[in-house]
Amino acid sequence: MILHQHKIVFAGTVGAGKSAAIKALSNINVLSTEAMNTDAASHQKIFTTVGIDYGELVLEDGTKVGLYGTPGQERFDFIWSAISKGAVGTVILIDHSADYPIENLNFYLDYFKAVSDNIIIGITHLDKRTQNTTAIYREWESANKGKVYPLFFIDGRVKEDVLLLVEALIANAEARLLS
Ligand SMILES: Nc1nc2c(ncn2[C@@H]2O[C@H](COP(=O)(O)OP(=O)(O)OP(=O)(O)O)[C@@H](O)[C@H]2O)c(=O)[nH]1
Ligand SMILES: [Mg+2]
Repeated sequence: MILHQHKIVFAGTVGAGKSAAIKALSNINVLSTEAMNTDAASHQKIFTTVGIDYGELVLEDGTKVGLYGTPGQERFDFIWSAISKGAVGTVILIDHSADYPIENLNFYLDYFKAVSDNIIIGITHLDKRTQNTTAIYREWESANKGKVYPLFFIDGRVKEDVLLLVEALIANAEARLLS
């Protein structure tokens, strides 16, 4: 690895698995800012992030990666841009089982492409029953030719899945550095 300092931001919908992904990856106890969720309209989950999650991942070659989790709730969007400063990339996680995953994807992508030039998308909660099939993402890609980002289907709780996204982001940042 050429870059020795990495900061990676996890963004995306409420309940998509940002905090879970950081917990799955981190080699240290995650510093989390979860509180009781009072916004049942947006998600039925018990806890939601209200500040910043922080974890650290040490890659096989010793490279340290700082993992920064954002709150999904839009009322905390002032944290999104602040946290993105100096980051090498952004993982956007989208809960496929929500009612409007494509609208959510467009919303978070629109916001984060203004503050990050290295973005990767992870679609989560595919194991849940929903009226949408994964074909909606192929259709979305076809409709947005020329301005799509790498998109993976993952489980936010599974270390190997989220590690793939982090490694892809770092590889992309390094490729740019060398080109
Ligand atoms: N079934 C399923 N559960 C998942 C998946 N990814 C994450 N989860 C679970 O979904 C729940 C919500 O995940 P969180 O990590 O709290 O979500 P978050 O993105 O941090 O949400 P906010 O902090 O509220 O914005 C947790 O219980 C996770 O373990 C997945 O792919 N499938
Ligand atoms: Mg969270």
